[in-house]
Amino acid sequence: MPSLGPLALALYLSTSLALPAPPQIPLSSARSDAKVLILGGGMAGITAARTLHDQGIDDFIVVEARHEVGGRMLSHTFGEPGRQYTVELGANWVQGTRHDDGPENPVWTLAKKHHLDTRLSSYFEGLATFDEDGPVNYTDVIEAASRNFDKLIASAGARLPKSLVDASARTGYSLTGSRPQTPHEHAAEYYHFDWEFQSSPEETSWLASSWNNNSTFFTFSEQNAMSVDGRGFKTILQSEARSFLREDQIRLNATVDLISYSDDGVEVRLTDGQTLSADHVICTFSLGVLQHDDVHFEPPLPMWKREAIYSMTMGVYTKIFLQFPYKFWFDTEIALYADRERGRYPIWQSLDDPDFFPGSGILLTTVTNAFSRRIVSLPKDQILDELLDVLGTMYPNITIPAPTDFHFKSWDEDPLFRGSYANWPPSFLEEKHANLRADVKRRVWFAGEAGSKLYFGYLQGAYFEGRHVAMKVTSCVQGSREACVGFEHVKNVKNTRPYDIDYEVSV
Ligand SMILES: Cc1cc2nc3c(=O)[nH]c(=O)nc-3n(C[C@H](O)[C@H](O)[C@H](O)COP(=O)(O)OP(=O)(O)OC[C@H]3O[C@@H](n4cnc5c(N)ncnc54)[C@H](O)[C@@H]3O)c2cc1C
Ligand SMILES: *[C@@H]1O[C@H](CO)[C@@H](O)[C@H](O)[C@H]1NC(C)=O
Ligand SMILES: *[C@@H]1O[C@H](CO)[C@@H](O)[C@H](O)[C@H]1NC(C)=O
Ligand SMILES: *[C@@H]1O[C@H](CO)[C@@H](O)[C@H](O)[C@H]1NC(C)=O
Ligand SMILES: *[C@@H]1O[C@H](CO)[C@@H](O)[C@H](O)[C@H]1NC(C)=O
Ligand SMILES: CC(=O)N[C@H]1CO[C@H](CO)[C@@H](O)[C@@H]1O
Repeated sequence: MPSLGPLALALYLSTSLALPAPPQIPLSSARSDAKVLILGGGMAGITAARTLHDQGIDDFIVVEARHEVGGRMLSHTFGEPGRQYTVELGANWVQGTRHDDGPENPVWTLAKKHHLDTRLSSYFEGLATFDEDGPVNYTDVIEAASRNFDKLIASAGARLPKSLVDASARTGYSLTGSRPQTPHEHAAEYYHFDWEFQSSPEETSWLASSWNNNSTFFTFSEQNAMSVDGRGFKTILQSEARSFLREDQIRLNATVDLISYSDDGVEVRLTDGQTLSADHVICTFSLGVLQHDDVHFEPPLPMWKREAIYSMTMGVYTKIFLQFPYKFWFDTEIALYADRERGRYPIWQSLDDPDFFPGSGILLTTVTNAFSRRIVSLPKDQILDELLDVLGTMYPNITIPAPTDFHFKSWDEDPLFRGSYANWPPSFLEEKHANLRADVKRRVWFAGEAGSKLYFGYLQGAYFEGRHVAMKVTSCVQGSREACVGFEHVKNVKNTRPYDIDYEVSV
């Protein structure tokens, strides 16, 4: 329970109990700082700002807690003195670029516009493979897992036109004949599934994982362009912001802790006590932030909204960077390590690659969800011991040199993110997702990666949402009251058929 004043508390209780609509809260100040406040300076926020600007609306302020724009595009200078490189703790790839005659991923358009230095990754080709006995060739198992993934996607596609209900991707895999048992099979499945969705097939929707993969990789191409730019991947947002934002249109180092709204407008309070008021607010905070108590709403968000927020899931994807004095490992881009425990340091990426950072001595391993949450609770030394232990297992005859640097970011623990990106859980209904995306009273609007039905999780999802919501807000700012149309929401999401429970004992 957040610390709320008596009025807010009364409102909180009344909305929780679904009593009649609470009285309007008068905004404390008649003065308005802007027509629109855009909360968050990530891909969604900067795209929303750009869209308003292009529509002729410049009376807005972007409010960002960090000292810079970029959000989950977050770079880090890594390595010992004299051997430092810009690595990406968050987003690193433009996923899906463009087919010859197809539509272009808008993130790729931005990357080209700002001359981002990228390299094409080929992580599904040529893979070094290991298990607890060291190097072992199970390429055939990985190829089988790739076919199994294709079957999963195709089977989901076959269910959609028949309106068959969703289940977990695990159900889909099992029904299509893929039932991994060995460490090799688990690692190969993880590589195709968890590494992208950061969640296991049990935790993920069968249908949505399929349409999500199709949207990005069929619509925009199978290419993954990795940023190796010394300015950081974030440079595409920072350069874009510089090209149209005036200094007085952005407030950095400004953390929001309360959003008050009524039919008449919104007021946003910062942690330093300052307030900003406006007609509209576009909130682009991550789903994880909305799920925690870092930012409060007054009155509390309606039940249909809160239910949606708590129903979609926020995953964790932790990239752990190690630097060694020299490269002692595989020459492929990626290695797969199959441990008896599924998800225990399975993916290893070499950044010391002629295409990326040759001579850098940098190796990167990724862990996700449950395993990720486990390790970030451990002392750093213990994590490092585990990593060196796995490398020792992969290379039994090599003395692993002491690392010269070691770093990871715990996205889950950061109050500005509370996880990495959203995931669609099994049987999460379309109506609830629409509610997640919907505005409240045409005053509080929501944009961000999680609201994108097709592209959730990806930068392009954040881009499309920022753009779409800003267009809606434009109609509200510029048009008549009738032109201001919000998003549809469903107040009570119902079963097509009621639960038929018969408690009588029948013999
Ligand atoms: C580890 C990792 C790897 C990823 N890899 C890829 C990839 O390779 N390719 C890809 O396409 N996508 C990737 N993604 C996903 C991608 O980064 C996101 O989809 C996208 O950046 C989300 O943008 P957004 O604007 O919706 O949210 P954000 O980037 O989270 O923007 C929200 C902003 O709000 C700010 N904020 C939060 N709370 C407050 C507050 N209280 N007050 C003020 N400001 C606040 C935050 O600082 C942030 O800047 C990855 C994400 C992670 C974490
Ligand atoms: C934000 O804070 C950082 C220090 O945390 C400071 O270096 C920077 O100048 C501040 N930026 C603005 C715009 O206030
Ligand atoms: C692994 O085995 C496959 C055949 O299953 C073979 O084509 C491939 O070259 C082998 N890879 C290595 C690195 O030996
Ligand atoms: C994804 O695309 C494949 C190939 O075109 C198709 O077979 C499948 O039905 C699609 N899946 C979904 C969920 O649309
Ligand atoms: C390690 O050395 C032993 C003994 O010389 C040898 O049998 C084994 O094949 C080597 N393993 C690897 C992975 O090179
Ligand atoms: C993560 C993943 O496996 N993505 C796949 C989505 O589908 C396309 C087309 O089948 C594949 O090429 C991608 O690798």
